[in-house]
Amino acid sequence: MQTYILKMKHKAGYVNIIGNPNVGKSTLMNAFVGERLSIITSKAQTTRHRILGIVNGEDFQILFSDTPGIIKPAYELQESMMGFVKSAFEDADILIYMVEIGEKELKDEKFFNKIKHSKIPVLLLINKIDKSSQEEVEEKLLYWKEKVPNAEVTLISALENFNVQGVFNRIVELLPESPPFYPKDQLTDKPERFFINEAIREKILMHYKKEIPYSVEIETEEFFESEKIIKIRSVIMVERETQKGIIIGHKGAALKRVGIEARKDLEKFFDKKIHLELYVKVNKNWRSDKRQLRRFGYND
Ligand SMILES: Nc1nc2c(ncn2[C@@H]2O[C@H](COP(=O)(O)OP(=O)(O)OP(=O)(O)O)[C@@H](O)[C@H]2O)c(=O)[nH]1
Ligand SMILES: [Mg+2]
Repeated sequence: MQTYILKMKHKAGYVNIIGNPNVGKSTLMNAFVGERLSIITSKAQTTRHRILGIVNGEDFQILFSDTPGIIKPAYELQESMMGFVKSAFEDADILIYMVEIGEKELKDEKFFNKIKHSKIPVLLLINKIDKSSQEEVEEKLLYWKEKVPNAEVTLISALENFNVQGVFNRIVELLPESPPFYPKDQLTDKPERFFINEAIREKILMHYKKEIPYSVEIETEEFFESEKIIKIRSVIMVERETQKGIIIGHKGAALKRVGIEARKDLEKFFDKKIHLELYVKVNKNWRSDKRQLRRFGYND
């Protein structure tokens, strides 16, 4: 008797999430991956890099990319951030264009036209529907279907996990046939130090006002892991002396709070005890210095 082995073909591809700042791109990627890979805050321009989140199944591998929100760049750092968005357009197998209830199309016409004339599948997700009425939601659905006729439009709430699984299933259907791009146990392409820097930056975005979070970059100088503990020393770079004082705060209280909160998050992330030492340094105009930006990983 002959036996037949039914072998399913393997699927894999890049699913890149793009959209305006603050619409919930990072919240969605974390929901798909089931890990807190990207930091999330209520401020625009929280994400500065392209961050890969890998989801593996037996016969598929999805490479999600979270990207910075689309803005008109005003300085070199923002130019680099938009470079990450551009690269996400170039290698996507499926595009996720995320909008939030109440917003209009992208101000950047070039990017918007790329979405409208895309040759690959576009999933247009209207996020944050938990915040709006049935009537408004229906109106927006029609608006976006007309605006981007080539897209499949879906209503979601990334925060409340509404329709996230449905979108995920659709992505698996649309994935092209391909062998995996990364080992099946890999979760991201970023090193440990990246997540440390981001955890610290998240607390700075949360606790400081105006220009301060946008003038900050973190560099982790020391990462030493032993069986029981991870010892970390990171520097918080600011652009001006006055900003250094603000970051440290009265008797060091503000900086201490950042340290405590970041350490707690990192202990969860690494599932280990953490010793975190922070200090602040002035690095004049780092945001406009191409060489330094390259050193900090903004080199796409
Ligand atoms: N009500 C509601 N809030 C949401 C939802 N998704 C995200 N948010 C909130 O929106 C804010 C921005 O979320 P992020 O995921 O950081 O947005 P982003 O698009 O990655 O932002 P940038 O990285 O700055 O471009 C946060 O305060 C989230 O908690 C949602 O479905 N409903
Ligand atoms: Mg983000």
